[in-house]
Amino acid sequence: MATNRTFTMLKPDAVENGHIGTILEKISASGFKIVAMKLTQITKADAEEFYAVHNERPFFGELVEFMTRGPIVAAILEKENAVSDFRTLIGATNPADAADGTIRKLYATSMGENAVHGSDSDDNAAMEGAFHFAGREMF
Ligand code: FUP
Repeated sequence: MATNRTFTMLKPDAVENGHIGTILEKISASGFKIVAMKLTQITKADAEEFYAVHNERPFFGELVEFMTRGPIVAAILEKENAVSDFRTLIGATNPADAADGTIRKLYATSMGENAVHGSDSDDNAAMEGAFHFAGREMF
């Protein structure tokens, strides 16, 4: 089903490597409008809650460690078919499998440190946006 909003995070590796500007430029050039955005750092408890679906997986500890090690950019993006189109723009979870020109192909360094998050469903987009933003921060 088409949607018009998705949620993204530019992860700590992307921020550390100085890629905020270039990634936001690519997102804008791809037709997404930023309707909420902040530079923030999530706590261990936040990361454990956000990635609760993975809490039995062997990489969970490293994922939480990584996501909390420095600031991220959290944003809500608007575009027709936002969830699906943004997943296409970021590419496969593992940058080795990501298509040429995708954000992960360009900026991710590994499966674990893959530069950017994109919601995988309309329901998760709404939940993840609400997790990070108060009503008055969403436009
Ligand atoms: P994605 O939807 O592409 O962000 O990927 P997942 O929700 O499956 O995974 C969330 C994050 O867990 C990934 F961004 C990186 C990490 N991960 C690993 O480190 N190893 C794995 O095998 C799978 C995911």
